[in-house]
Amino acid sequence: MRCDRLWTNARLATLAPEHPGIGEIEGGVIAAQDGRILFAGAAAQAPAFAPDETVDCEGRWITPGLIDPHTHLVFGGDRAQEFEMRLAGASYEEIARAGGGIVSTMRATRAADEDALVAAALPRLDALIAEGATTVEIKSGYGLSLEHEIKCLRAARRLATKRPARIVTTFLGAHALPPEWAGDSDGYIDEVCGRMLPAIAAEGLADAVDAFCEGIGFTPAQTRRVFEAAQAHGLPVKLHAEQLSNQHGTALAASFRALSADHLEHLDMDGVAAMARAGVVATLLPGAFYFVRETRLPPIDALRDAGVPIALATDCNPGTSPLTSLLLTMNMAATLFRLTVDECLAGVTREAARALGLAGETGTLEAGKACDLAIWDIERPAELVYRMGFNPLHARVWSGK
Ligand code: DI6
Ligand code: FE
Repeated sequence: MRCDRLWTNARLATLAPEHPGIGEIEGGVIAAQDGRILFAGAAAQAPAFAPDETVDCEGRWITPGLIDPHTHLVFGGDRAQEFEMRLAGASYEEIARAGGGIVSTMRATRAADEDALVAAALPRLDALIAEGATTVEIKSGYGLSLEHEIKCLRAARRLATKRPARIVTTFLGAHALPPEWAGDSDGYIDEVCGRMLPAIAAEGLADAVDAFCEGIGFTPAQTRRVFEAAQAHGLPVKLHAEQLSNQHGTALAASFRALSADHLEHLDMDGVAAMARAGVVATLLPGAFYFVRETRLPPIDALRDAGVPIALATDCNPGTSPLTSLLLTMNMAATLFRLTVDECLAGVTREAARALGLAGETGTLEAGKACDLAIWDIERPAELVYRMGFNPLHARVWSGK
């Protein structure tokens, strides 16, 4: 059988759902044609391929290309100074209420043009790619006006023309209240739903819609209005939920069949049950947990027992998670949240794809999926989770290239 490329002599972690654990296969091969996987499995079971090109993996491990399903990669400026304030004792919420926080990044983001935002985001994207990421979700949410949210989403889309990666965009207009709407958060939500979302949907700039449901963000009632507007435009929703307090946003998200609910440190058992019933992915963000020195853990055992799929993401953002490493994210998920190695690997591949509604497209090594691979110089998959600050990526393949 003809194929474009054949990777031979590999050990595979297929992450295919029907395989136990991470789907380890010794003596594996992967065949690709037109950017898609034709076959992934044991050489002994493979058809006889006639490849244009053969790559001998010399026993290396191949996992699906990594997926970061929650980032705020496009923003202007940085918040190193706020970090210093926090080190001196100020809390994240105090800084936010004093006009710092998200609004300070909003100012820097509004001041930057689209080219500058692309240029600022590229090194962050490159850091993810250097560790084998092939799909990255990027949210708006630092423009906070029609003009600037559109600019951010266009910048995010443009990143996909600059690098061989799949970029998935999310409109997060309801991230924070911009100063010009001070005292009128309902008015701002009118603007998000009535003007921003329709214009963004018309330009095809967003694949999903998100909101920050929080004491310092938006109420569940306001979040519901954002979700209704998203639904009216045929866009799936997801939510920053129960990060700093329990607002019961997760149950609301579940009632809208959200792709994912993210953070979840303050999630209660009713929220867990609602997620399980609606098939909502729990996207955990251990980088943010670490960086804000949170001590309350997401209810991992309850999520696991209820069969809620668990994804992991960097939450790369300048305020609470200036993190651009999925390898370190896995290490933190294991160390801080006690996820197993298998759960960590599934969290940045199969379950991350599911959190983006891309389970049919990427996230596992299975025939028919995009040929997104990460090839590693490791002896066992646990090394990807165990080491800190070390990158054993040997090669990365996106869409067969
Ligand atoms: N939750 C977070 O952790 C980030 N956004 C959000 O809704 C923080 C964003 C920032 O501080 O800039
Ligand atoms: Fe976030």
